[in-house]
Order: sequence, then C-alpha cells, then structure tokens
Amino acid sequence: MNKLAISVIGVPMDFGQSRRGVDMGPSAMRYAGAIQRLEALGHEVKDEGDITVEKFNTEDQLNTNLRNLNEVIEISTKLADKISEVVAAKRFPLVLGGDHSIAIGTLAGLSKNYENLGVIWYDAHADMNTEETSPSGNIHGMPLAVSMGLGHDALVNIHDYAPKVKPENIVIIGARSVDPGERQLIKEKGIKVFTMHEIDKLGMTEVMNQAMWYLRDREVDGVHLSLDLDGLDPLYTPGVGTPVPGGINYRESHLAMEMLASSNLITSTEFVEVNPILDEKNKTADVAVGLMGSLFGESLV
Ligand code: EXY
Ligand code: MN
Ligand code: MN
Ligand code: MN
Repeated sequence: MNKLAISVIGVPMDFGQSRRGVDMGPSAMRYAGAIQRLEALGHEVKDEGDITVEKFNTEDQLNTNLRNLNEVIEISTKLADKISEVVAAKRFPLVLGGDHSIAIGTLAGLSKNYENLGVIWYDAHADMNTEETSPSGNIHGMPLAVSMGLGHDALVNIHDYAPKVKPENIVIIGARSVDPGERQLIKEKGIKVFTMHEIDKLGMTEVMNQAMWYLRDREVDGVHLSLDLDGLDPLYTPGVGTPVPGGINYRESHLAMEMLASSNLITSTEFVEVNPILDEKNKTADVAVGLMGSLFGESLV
C-alpha cells in the first residue's frame, strides 16, 4: 500500500441521536492509539484536532422529526469546510466520530472534489430515512438519504450543492436492520446492498470482490469508506448506540479492510458510532483502531 499523508479529524458529535457518550468516540479512538498505529505503518499522520461542537442545553430539541436539526447543520458545515481544506491539501481524510450524522458533512466536503465519488457503507443499517420515514427522528439514520439529495433542504444543501452521491455509486455492506421507508428507496433507486444474508451465503471475500468490481464498473474516481462500528456483531463492538445481533465478525471485518487496502480504491474514510459509555472498557475503540491498521496496510506476517 502506498504511504499516505493522512489528516485525522475528530468530530465529537452526539446530536444525531439520543444516547449520550458517542461524542467521546474521537478521544476513545485516539486513546486506543489510532495515530501511532498509522505512523508505525510509515504514513505521515497529522492530527487536525476536533471540530468544535458547542454544547447546548441537554434536553433534546425535536422540531418535527429532525432531532437537533440546527446543531447537525452547523457541525456538518464546519466538517465539510475542514474536509475540503484537507482534500485541497492533497491529504487523506480520516474522520473519527461521533454519530453517523457526521457523514452528511464528510460527503459534502468530499464530493465536489470528485467527478464520480463512490461510497462503501459498512453498517447494520441503511441510514437512508427522511423526516417522513424515520421511526426515531434521529438524523444519524438519515445521512445516505440526505447525501442522495433526499430530506430537509438545509441538510441536503450543505455547501450549497446537491446531490453529493449518486444512488448507483453506493454499496451497503452488513445491513440487517432496514426500515420500510428505506426498503422502498433501495428498491426504487436500485441501490447495491449486501445484507448479512449475502455475506453468510457468498462469504466476505466474494462480497468484497463483487463490491469493488461493481464500483470499478461505475468508473468512480474515488471511494469513501463510511464504517459504522455497529456493522460488526455487538460481541466484538458492544460500545455502539444501536447494536444489532447477527453482525459481521472480527476476522471478516479485517479481511474486508485488508482487501480494500490492496485494492488502493479507498480515498477517504470515517469510523463512527463508537460510544465509550456503552462499551466494555475500550473494546470497541480498540477494534476500530485494529481495523484502521488493516485498512492502511498492516499485514499479519
Ligand atoms: N433506522 C433507525 C432510525 O432511522 O432511527 C436506526 C438508525 C441507526 C443509525 C445508526 C448509525 O447507524
Ligand atoms: Mn450508521
Ligand atoms: Mn448503524
Ligand atoms: Mn442553501
């Protein structure tokens, strides 16, 4: 794997959902040695610090079915600004979340720098709800819909352009908890999804090969890996806000990262939903940093 100039950006964000603690995800992953792990692989790593997230009064603001909308808009915009800066400096963005609503900002900052950006969404969920279809009003369940241009105008138009991602350039891996509105959208838009059923049936090697060839055939000029730690089975990553049993196992996840590393397809990534309060010691952050090692070229011998 080529040696990279990596910029680590922390986003201590918990406004996209209603369980406190995920704002400490960035420090949990730094504490688990994210920076040192990548430096040990020979990459030049710059810690850009955290996007400042002003704390606001603790009670949730649920205006309509978009909890903490204003805070999510503000932080997504700040993150998009930072991502654009990093990409303009020809550096590789590695974002540490924070709940998955941060992908709204990451993709807003990334996409205008590409003609045809691809996205691999490694997640138990489809994160494709809108205000109308969401069962919770939590915006961490909406980033893929928003990035396809579906949802509240202020979210869809972060950095004043839309859409950020074409439906045909999205591959979801690990889905096992998908709401009716999301199923509808997946069918309508023909989005490529490898659920746990496909992973069980085909095996991770075949799923990753199919996913990578699918994106190559789309002639993408960059691929963003959005890795939600709840994509793995809660046995391995218990410290997440919306755990779903029957997930991807530890070695399947490392194999997926190792295959992505040798493909040289990935041009940016984010690791999200690490919640140390819900964790067993720092297990989930440790798993996240281990996966980063595999993604950035660590080999077993
Ligand atoms: N689909 C459910 C909702 O929209 O509320 C749960 C979403 C969980 C989102 C986490 C980040 O992946
Ligand atoms: Mn997610
Ligand atoms: Mn998820
Ligand atoms: Mn606008």
